[in-house]
Amino acid sequence: MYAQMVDTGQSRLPEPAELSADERAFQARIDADVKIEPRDDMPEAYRRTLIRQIQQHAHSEVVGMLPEGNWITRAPSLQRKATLMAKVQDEAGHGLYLYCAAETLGTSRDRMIDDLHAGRVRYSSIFNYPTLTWADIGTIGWLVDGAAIMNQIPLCRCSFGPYARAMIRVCKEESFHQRQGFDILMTLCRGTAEQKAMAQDALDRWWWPSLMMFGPPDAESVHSAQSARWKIKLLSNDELRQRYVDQTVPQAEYLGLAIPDPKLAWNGERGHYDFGEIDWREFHEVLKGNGPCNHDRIATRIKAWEDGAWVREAAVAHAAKRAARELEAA
Ligand code: BYC
Repeated sequence: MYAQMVDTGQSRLPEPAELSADERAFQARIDADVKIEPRDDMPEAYRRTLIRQIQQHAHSEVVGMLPEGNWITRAPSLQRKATLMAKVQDEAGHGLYLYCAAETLGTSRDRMIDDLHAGRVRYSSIFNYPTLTWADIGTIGWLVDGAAIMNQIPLCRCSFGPYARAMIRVCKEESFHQRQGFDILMTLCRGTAEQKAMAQDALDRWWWPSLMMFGPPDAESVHSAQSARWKIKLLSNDELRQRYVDQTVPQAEYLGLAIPDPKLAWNGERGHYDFGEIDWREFHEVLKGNGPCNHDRIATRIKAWEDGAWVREAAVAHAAKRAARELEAA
């Protein structure tokens, strides 16, 4: 049997000698890059870590539809409306793949949704900020989807098969989202002075929250060490954040926008951009539920769930009827 390994608040990793024979055998499979599949034997803490992360990811996709869905009726042209609608539908699809991947680990969709509505589980901090102007929709595509891709490309190689496979399609779709966001900003930045100012204002508000998406600094990340050992995480929070900054600064320059960080500077010695201190107090406040939109987001999700009850009931009734007909025919 696998020993119970606590997966939260643990920064010290067990030494190999402290692991049971089963845990050592499991780790050897991970080290050999064997994909772990749902029916495989796995330590309970590995299963719980994945359920936590995958459902947090799924909830982020679904809650992430809200700030953008809010703009579908106000998009400035039919083409922008259709593209935004397709993007928001894609996010729903990502949520579904991820809920399915989490279900293979023994949890249920109802339970995950219940936990989200009761505030027992998280979704990404980024979706607790408001979308005030059309430029915010471009900026979400550019920055938020850009950050999501940076984080998710390595997840395509993570140790859990269903999660890794789901990420391949998600990443392809996210890169379309990132381009549509950048295209909105290019149009605004080539437009009137007022449109360009709108784009700059959106960047000013979304820049720092987008850096927070990668999670706390490595030194404060409670799950990183164990998740790295299990190859759930292939790059650390700080490594991904640095890659994101390095990739995004030239894009801002191309748009002619200024990143709102006076300490941002190219460091030739490191071969990376240096950047200013993130306001981690703000991050923790958002995680505690005190961001600008936390209450709104959950209230909207609960209402959507309740309003959609009849659809779920009809689908279940239809499936039962069909099953009964098939049984009769057999
Ligand atoms: N927001 O030990 P750490 C998208 C929590 S979807 C909220 O580093 P871990 C998109 C963390 O859960 C984007 N909470 O944790 C969708 C932990 O708390 P608990 C979502 C955060 O798991 C629609 C604590 O802080 N992407 O992009 O090793 C439209 C300590 O952190 C955040 C994913 O979910 C945060 N930003 O690393 C457009 C990707 N950061 O659980 C775009 C998959 C940290 O102990 N997830 N926390 O209470 C991951 O890669 C990792 O879970 C994280 C955190 C890097 C996010």
